[in-house]
Amino acid sequence: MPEPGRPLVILGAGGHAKVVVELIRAMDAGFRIVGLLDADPTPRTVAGAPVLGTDALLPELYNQGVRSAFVAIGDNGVRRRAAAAARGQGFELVNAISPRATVSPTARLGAGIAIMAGAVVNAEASLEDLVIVNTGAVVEHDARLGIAAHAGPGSVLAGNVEMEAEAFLGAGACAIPGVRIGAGAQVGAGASVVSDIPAGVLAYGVPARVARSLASEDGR
Ligand code: JB2
Repeated sequence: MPEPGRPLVILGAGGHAKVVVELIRAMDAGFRIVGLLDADPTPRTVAGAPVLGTDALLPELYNQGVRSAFVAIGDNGVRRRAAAAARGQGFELVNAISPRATVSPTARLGAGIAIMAGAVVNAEASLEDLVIVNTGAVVEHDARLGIAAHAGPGSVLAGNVEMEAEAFLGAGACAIPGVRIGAGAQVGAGASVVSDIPAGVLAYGVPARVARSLASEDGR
């Protein structure tokens, strides 16, 4: 007899996946993790969940009745591509929201989102698909996070901040009310963002300043 619970596959088997496995168990939302898929198919376990193979196994899992997936890969671009592939094969992306996070009932949430323990998402904030609000991060009222953006552990987005698609705010960094962090920009840990950051750059410091373009290293 099959085990009870809605079968769920997790893509990724690194540090982020480890946190997500424990989070999904803590959610107690009726999911049964069937296993993880990873670019490295070496058989192993991650937080007790087995690595089954690569994403090439998705069709087989679908045929076995698995319909739910969560993409637990920290790299914003890779997460977005892997999610598109899984969706293209019919999988539904679920949200992983810690029971120890505080999420406003007026916040708007897309799909495939991770909100970790201790995070706060305040009134009328908007999180598009594949966003990560990491451990202890604060997303204040009316802030907007675009597709696959990531607010790192302990970071703070004040009211009305906008992070465009695939932008990253490092651990402990903050952004003052109303500033915009451009698509794919990466803001280093501990930075203080007091003015808009353009797309596709690395910025850090207090106040945050642009250090260089990221275009050459990721082909954007
Ligand atoms: O296309 C893919 C793919 N590309 C890379 N499909 C699947 N299923 N897996 C893929 N991977 C796998 O993602 C790699 O083989 C690797 O095992 C995993 C990434 O693991 P890593 O430990 O390098 O990073 P992470 O994404 O788990 O965690 C990062 O991001 C988190 C948000 C780290 O920076 C963490 O410290 C951070 N908390």
